[in-house]
Amino acid sequence: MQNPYYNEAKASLIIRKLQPENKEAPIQFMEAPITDHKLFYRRNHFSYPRLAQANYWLPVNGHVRTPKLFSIDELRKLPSRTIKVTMECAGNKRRFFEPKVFGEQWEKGAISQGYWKGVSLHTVLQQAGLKQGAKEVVFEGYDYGVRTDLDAVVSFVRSLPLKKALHPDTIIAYEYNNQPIPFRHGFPLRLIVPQWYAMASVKWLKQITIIDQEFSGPFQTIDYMYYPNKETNDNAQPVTILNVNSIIQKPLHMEILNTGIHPIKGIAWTGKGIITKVEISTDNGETWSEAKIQNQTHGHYGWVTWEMNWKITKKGEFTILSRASDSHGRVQPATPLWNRKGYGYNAIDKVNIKIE
Ligand SMILES: Nc1nc2c(c(=O)[nH]1)N[C@H]1C(S)=C(S)[C@@H](COP(=O)(O)O)O[C@H]1N2
Ligand SMILES: [Mo]
Repeated sequence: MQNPYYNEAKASLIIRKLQPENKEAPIQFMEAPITDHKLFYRRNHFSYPRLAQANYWLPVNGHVRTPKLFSIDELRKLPSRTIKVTMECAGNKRRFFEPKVFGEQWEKGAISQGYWKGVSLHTVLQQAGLKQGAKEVVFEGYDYGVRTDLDAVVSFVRSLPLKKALHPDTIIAYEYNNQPIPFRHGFPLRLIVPQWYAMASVKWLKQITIIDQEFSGPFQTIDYMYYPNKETNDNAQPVTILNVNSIIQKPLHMEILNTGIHPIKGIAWTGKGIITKVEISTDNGETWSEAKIQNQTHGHYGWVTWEMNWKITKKGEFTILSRASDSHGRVQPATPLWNRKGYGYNAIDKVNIKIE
């Protein structure tokens, strides 16, 4: 009889905070190119909103010729797009900054990917008709709560500049992997902004407003800014496009292996162009060789997987590194750009192992 405990273990989310719910994906154990929604990381600023689909309308208003209310059915009837997107939290890997920074101590799993289906925001905005002077599009979510720094109740609101808002792949999504969007990930409607850090992809859309100036809400002017100085806000820059990045999924950090042939494998992604190269070092950066990239991202915004076979006959301790490059000449740096809120960590990935 087969051992009943055989293969019982399953991957599960890793808890960073229970309330609001912040959990990361078990990214080292994810072989599938598409993240099942049960293993999709969860990042929330507030408690989950209460909303009933029964009377759900999406208002599009502000600096438009005809303010509109869209039902979900109406949106579903408009031409649709399905896009594969890597979603990464701007705070992914925050844990690895030195000196340490405050905030959720994400390791490597605040990232997931899958297929989002929806209607181009462009199409929806066209129906309302932008007025001359329209500058940004503001997206409000149904969730809200207290911000300790402002001592005020606010909702999660973010804007996009018109150019990004009008890109045909910026969509109002209603499905994830061919199913209605799971509630935790923004049901019934969620903005999806490919190539930007995921704070831009506002969940539980409540309203879309076109404005003729720059938006200045706290999730845009206080948070999600790179502050290079510890003490001042000098030289602050908004967080937008994903940095070029990679992780090693195998072997695991501090794993003990035998001599022989071992696969070294992982994923790599970027918010600009495509991944052109992933280099691996097994001697802490003295020598590098190219891993084989398995599914190139032409035509979608997903990550690539990469792999290399490593033949090792020597015993001892080894530091394995991965370094990705993209088609815009960006390369993962040896040291990350430190910033006070800990966004955009993308230093060369590293695991230590022992051969015995
Ligand atoms: N309404 C709303 N949208 C939101 C957020 C939020 O707290 N509320 N968090 C943002 C951030 S910072 C991230 S990383 C992603 C997380 O999406 P997920 O929980 O589906 O993984 O949603 C973004 N959209
Ligand atoms: Mo995030």
